[in-house]
Amino acid sequence: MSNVLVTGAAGFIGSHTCEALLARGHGVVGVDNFRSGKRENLAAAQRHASFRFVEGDVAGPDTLRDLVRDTRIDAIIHLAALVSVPQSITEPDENFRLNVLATQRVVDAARQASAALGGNTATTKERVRVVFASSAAVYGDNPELPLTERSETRPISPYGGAKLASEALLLGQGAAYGFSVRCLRYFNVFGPRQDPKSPYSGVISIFCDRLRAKAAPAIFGDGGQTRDFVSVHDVARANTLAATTPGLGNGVTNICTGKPTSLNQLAAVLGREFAGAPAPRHADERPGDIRHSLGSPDRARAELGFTAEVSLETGLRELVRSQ
Ligand code: UD2
Repeated sequence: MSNVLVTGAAGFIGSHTCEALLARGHGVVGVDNFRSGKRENLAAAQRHASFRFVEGDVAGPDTLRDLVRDTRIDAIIHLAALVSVPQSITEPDENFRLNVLATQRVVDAARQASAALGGNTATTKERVRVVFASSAAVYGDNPELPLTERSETRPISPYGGAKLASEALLLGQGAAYGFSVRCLRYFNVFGPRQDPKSPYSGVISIFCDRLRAKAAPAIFGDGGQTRDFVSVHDVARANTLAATTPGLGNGVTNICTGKPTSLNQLAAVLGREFAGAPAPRHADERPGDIRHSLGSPDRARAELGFTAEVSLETGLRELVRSQ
């Protein structure tokens, strides 16, 4: 069993990841400063004896250093981030601090943890593992369908650029200092605890919020645009596999379903879940919207043994009933 450090533990993906690790018998040390994470997201994890929580800023100079000094760490799952693409545009320095500088702190912590495990070279047998929350945003406006890990990266936001830069920082330094690195490029993640309150939140959390209030959701454009929606439960399982599968080499991996869903299809499924809710209305297309985004799940299956298992219908039903 591993002892896993999870940054961004109180966040949407982080809290589910802690629970997935704990359910499989691993020890978890969670870190979060509640900038966007929420205390209540930790409730389930905190019921486990093998969960410990440290409040702190991952980008700060001491938080991870102090933690790794006092605790044996086998793997780090780095999920703490500035998650809003529009905010990365209005606050580029904060984007750099939280989405790039924090990654370097994780590198330092991985080196320190490797030294504590008795080796810090490329020949160390049991390597410290780093799993990084990357994003399909690294592909930007690349129209290739499906996007594979070999597709050209063309970020079109500070957020996408920072995620790509962090991948490179981790892979280069992991190879030099002897810790293993898996960068997981999540596609459109949905599920319980996703914050619906910003106009830039994921479409599923926005639609559920509207329908619950018996208000019509707005479909931007004709609704023919498609996304690859993946359940947070599958993402949490992928994180766990990447952190604990023996012998996994360094690299990047899409975390997606490989199945496209149009906005019209999404609205139809949700309409069935909210009986009596109003039909969606169509609004102007969102400027800069990407028409289709779809990932290839092949590498995740081959290298991680990961296939998404939660169908959109099942995931949406659970989401609607959890609220
Ligand atoms: C991501 C970012 C977005 C922007 C975009 C750039 C998130 C949550 N979103 O959007 O901020 O940078 O990448 O490509 O990180 N939609 C509606 N009605 C709504 C909300 C959304 O029709 O009320 C549509 C939207 O136009 C899009 C689809 O739903 O076609 C998915 O939108 P999203 O923001 O959930 O995800 P994405 O990948 O387009």
